[in-house]
Amino acid sequence: MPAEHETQTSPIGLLDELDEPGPLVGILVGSESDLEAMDPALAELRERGISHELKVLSAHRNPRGVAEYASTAQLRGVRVIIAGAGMAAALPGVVAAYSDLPVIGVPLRSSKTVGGGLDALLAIAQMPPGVPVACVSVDGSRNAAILAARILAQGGGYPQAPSIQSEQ
Ligand code: AIR
Repeated sequence: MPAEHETQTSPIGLLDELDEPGPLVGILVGSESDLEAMDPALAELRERGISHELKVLSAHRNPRGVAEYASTAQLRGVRVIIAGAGMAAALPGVVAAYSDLPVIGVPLRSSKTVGGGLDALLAIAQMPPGVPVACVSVDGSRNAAILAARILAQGGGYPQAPSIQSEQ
């Protein structure tokens, strides 16, 4: 059984966990109502034995929590972040603004969607130059997990990417 760290709590105190080996993949969703749509990603990571954690953090309702999570994830050992949200889905972009980790955005078709997920698709895909988010299809959480696994499978060999600021 892979180590799983599925919680839906606030990330307050994440820095206290620095001593513990963190999960490799961080999965965020903007609402509890998004959880079911991320099940295929969780199943895929479980099947591949990739450690992961799951947190509910809204970019609009809890922006400080998102900032704290994103800015401490790499220190805790997270190597890829998957972020799913619906409607005005700012979550993946805000995470990418606070972290140099690769971020995979999953546009979700929420119950209040406009255009069957087109609202979230555009919000996630249309990132400004310098702040990249990889975007999978609407409700494409399984592909997000497969892409995360492929990113993790890449070894080193390239120099550390420059920081966010120097890519603007
Ligand atoms: N959302 C939550 N905070 C910011 C955004 N964009 C999204 C959630 C969910 C939708 O709003 O990701 O898909 C509706 O959330 P709720 O909590 O009202 O069901």
